[in-house]
Amino acid sequence: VQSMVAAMPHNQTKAEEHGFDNGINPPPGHAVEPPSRLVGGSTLSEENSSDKVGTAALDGLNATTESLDRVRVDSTGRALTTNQGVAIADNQNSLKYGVRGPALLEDFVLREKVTHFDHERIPERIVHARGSGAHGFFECYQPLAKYTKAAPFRAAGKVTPVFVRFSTVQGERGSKDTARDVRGFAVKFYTDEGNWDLVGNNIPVFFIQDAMKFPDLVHAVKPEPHHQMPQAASAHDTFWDFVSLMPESTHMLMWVMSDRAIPRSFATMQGFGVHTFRLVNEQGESVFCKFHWTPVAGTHSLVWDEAVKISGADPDYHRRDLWERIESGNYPEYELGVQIFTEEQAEEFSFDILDATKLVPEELVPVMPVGRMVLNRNPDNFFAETEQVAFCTAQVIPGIDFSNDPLLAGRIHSYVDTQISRLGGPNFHELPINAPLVQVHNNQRDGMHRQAIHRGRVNYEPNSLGGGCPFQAGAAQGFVSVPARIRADEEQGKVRAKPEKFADHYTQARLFYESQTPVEQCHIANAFRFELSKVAVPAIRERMVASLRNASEELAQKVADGLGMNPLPSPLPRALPDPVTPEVQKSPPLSLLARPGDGTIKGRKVALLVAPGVEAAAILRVQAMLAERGAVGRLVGPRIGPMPAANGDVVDADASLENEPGFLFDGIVLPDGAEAVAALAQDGHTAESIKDQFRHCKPMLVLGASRQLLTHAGIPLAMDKSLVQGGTGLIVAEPGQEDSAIAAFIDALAKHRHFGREMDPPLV
Ligand code: HDE
Repeated sequence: VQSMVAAMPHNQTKAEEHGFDNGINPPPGHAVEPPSRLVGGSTLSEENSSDKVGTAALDGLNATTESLDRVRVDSTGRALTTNQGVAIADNQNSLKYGVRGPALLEDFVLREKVTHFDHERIPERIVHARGSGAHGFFECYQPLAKYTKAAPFRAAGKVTPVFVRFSTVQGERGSKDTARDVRGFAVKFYTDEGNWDLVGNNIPVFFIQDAMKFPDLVHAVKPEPHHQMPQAASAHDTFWDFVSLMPESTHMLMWVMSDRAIPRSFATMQGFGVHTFRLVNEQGESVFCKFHWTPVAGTHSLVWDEAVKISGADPDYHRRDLWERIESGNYPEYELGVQIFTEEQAEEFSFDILDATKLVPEELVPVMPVGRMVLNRNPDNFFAETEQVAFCTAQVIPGIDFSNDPLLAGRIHSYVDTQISRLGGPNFHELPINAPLVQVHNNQRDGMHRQAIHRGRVNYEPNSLGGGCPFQAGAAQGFVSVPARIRADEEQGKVRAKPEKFADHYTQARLFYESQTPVEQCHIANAFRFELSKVAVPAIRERMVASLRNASEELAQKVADGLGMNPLPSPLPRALPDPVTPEVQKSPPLSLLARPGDGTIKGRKVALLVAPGVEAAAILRVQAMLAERGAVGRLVGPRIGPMPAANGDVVDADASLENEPGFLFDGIVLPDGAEAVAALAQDGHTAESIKDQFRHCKPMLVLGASRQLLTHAGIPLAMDKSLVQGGTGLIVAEPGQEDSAIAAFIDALAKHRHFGREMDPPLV
């Protein structure tokens, strides 16, 4: 062997070329252990010892694991091969005629590798292109047999595996996470009666009432066709042109201009099925139903200035947050609730339940909790799972059925249709992430990328050659549509028209605005101001304000003031001249602040500032106390790496103010230690971080000498004093009172935001 190697041309082996034994590169077959900075530790994913530090699947709770095992690849200890399984001797050099000679066409190894690479991308989703996924499970609280025979709701404690994908709508696949946008909240239930997809959003209403308008809406909101701007933003002329001409959008606009559109985390936003669905029981009786997901961690959002900054420093902010929560064992959890009502009740409502721009106020029909969903496992491979997952509203199971919502009808068609081009053919249901856990038997055959190998000669029904199999399941087991009676007037016949109550475009827009706290109302007005100020054509701004006057004079006035619009334009003519008398004037659960969550600080991130000469004890104590409560405290210095503490110990900063600016954190702790404080004061990043924390109303803990950093950052001490007393989350530790200050800080962190500090425009 020695002599053969010597006789060969140059750099025959990777070891020679890259020097495996130089102590930097590992020898073949030996992986580098990835460092884990996450509290709570992490384990390797099943048998797959690749460099994913994934959470292990839990027996019984991650039933998709087994089915996906079939296709998981673990290359540990294996040699490279071609796609045909032929071992590859040299992965560095193409085949040439002599070392300086021409490359040879016969090089099947090179051609296979490059050809596959050439086709690595698939079209991105036409909307919701940017998304992040996770595995988990749904657990039923109580049998729901009275209302539905759907498999996930059969028994208390029954577990159904799920895969969830969260997304933004407007931006492309690589766009920022913190855009002002609706978030998709799509859940695939792998039930034992087939797959059920609940493809919802984090907002319970929608922009339009009829699928006919969806392509127009999406064209209007997407980057403008002539110059392909703006990316991941709705603040542009074509969007506001369209929605200002579509008064039915007004209710949805209120939601999208609220802080709902800039969530802090996927784990802190609600999800909604949006449309009215039906639940059907064993007797075939059906009721109407609206689905609600409510996060256990509470509903929390960013503020706009923060969202804008985060999008530059960490465009993957939500994706990273979801990944880290799961890796560190702080599993995102949501309660599923249903609003159930009968057809007779629905007829009495002041709005039409087939209109997706309307919600059913909780005061009218309470939300009944039916189970919980826990997301406890990151995907092994983004493309195979999160990108290839195909959600389709048409995928329902016995016990769940549709209403006649015309928007839903369009969706039932659209999702299957879009997957056929996105995933390259009609067999996308066979992709591992899409395949149901139950067996599939039918006479559909062939097509691109068919994986099933159907045996025998029977591919039709009825048949006698195959013993009549696969046979019709019949009404007892199979899916039967609710034989709902259509209450169309006989003389109407086929029409292109809308039911009368669809014409009320403003009552619920007003309800939403009136149900917000003053801080939230202010954010809504500011968001309209921001978005419309980016609109270049004055007539569009005016039309939008004219429309808002029909929902809220107060809001319209605030927006007009923000745009320097004086006098106000006349209100837009209403489609329904007589205002509707709504059942409720105010619905407090529509406020984000109404759901503070479980009061824990799990999954929060805190910056603990350090610099040479820092008083380490208090900082490390805060870090330990945060870790005990499931939060991550990161040591952030002017530079990363070890540095001497005041007591001679060494502290190791794993982030710097440059690579993890302060606004990426939920809270900040300023340290004691004269030398450290002097060093931090020398670094402009410190003052910026403090300003941002202050402006974004997030908790701050100020220890000892770092008091002066506040003054340095332009926060007057007089103001700081009144703020401390006002309980606004700025905690200045008095000497000897560090422990109670830390406790107050953790308490402030649990409250999340301290809006008492907010000023428009910001003073600091
Ligand atoms: Fe979608 N929508 N949509 N949508 N939608 C898509 O399907 C569509 C609507 C929603 O993570 C597409 O696979 C029409 C409402 C989510 O993979 C497409 C209409 C709601 C996702 C499509 C609507 C949604 C999509 C693009 C009006 C909330 C991402 C790629 C009739 C209830 C799912 C794809 C994922 C994705 C069509 C309106 C939610 C083109 C025609 C209302 C969460 O099929």
